[in-house]
Amino acid sequence: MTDESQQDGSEVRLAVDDAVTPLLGSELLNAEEAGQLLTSSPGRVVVWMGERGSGKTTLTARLYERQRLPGEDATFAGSRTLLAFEALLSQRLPVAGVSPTLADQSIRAADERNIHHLALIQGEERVNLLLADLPGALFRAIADNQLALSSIPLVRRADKLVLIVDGGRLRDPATRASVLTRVRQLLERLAADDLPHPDSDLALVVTKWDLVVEDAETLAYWQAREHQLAANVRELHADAEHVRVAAGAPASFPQDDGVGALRSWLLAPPGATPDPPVETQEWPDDAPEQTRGLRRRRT
Ligand SMILES: Nc1nc2c(ncn2[C@@H]2O[C@H](COP(=O)(O)OP(=O)(O)OP(=O)(O)O)[C@@H](O)[C@H]2O)c(=O)[nH]1
Ligand SMILES: [Mg+2]
Repeated sequence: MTDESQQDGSEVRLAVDDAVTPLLGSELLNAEEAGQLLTSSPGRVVVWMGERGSGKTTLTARLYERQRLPGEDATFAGSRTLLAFEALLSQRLPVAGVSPTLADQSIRAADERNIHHLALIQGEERVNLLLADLPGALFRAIADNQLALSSIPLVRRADKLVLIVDGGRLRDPATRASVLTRVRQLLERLAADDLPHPDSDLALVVTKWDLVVEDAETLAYWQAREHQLAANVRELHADAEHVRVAAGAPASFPQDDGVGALRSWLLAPPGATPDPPVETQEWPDDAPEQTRGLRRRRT
């Protein structure tokens, strides 16, 4: 990618020798390498949009980790960032992404190595997932209008944009309102930049769902607001998905962690509906909602 194309916010494009790709996959990919991969087989560029600590890296790690489990409906078909994934799992530390040098307002996301690659086979199809691990500070700055979305080419190039609600922060009465405000601000920024593109997908993902369901007061707070927020998301993108995920929950978490539903949505071609749609479902007045991965579609 040229400097010129970064400055005008044009899409991530690709023209890179295979030789550039690390053989052992110890490094993350940069945007050019990711793009080059997509020229040879189908794939999706995935961007988690969430604040610092909202669980983005955990989603990436868990998507990789899940393919080792028996009984999954998607099987592992390779990774150009295999050792980077393994390092992520062994350290359980966030992999360094873009340094949020907001001062110069010139984040060269396309030149940074911040993309995990995971190829999966679901049904007959092999799909490359390119998972951008961008730091949460970027999205705080975007929400605050300190930084333009157009300065992050990966966001403009994304096939799957994921708006994250940090379920953990919903537990704190002092921060929970600001979590929802941030998501609405990001929605406004997306709308201002005509994103997502008509051929891209958008999802609202509540992370750390285990922390929400285990606290009745937090669950009640979220239940009272979830429907409206999901409606706001669908105003931007009528087919927006809505998933609750507990990717980093302790092994003792008794419920489905929602990662399978998220993965199905990520693997589906943009614009496609992976499963038959389900009618919008209202929260019951009493018992906690147990079902994850509900498809909430505009009727
Ligand atoms: N209980 C619980 N904790 C989680 C879950 N997902 C993530 N966490 C924890 O939340 C913290 C932050 O997770 P990360 O995945 O590093 O968050 P991030 O969005 O990548 O953070 P930045 O890279 O700093 O923006 C870590 O301590 C995780 O273990 C979850 O589903 N349940
Ligand atoms: Mg991270």
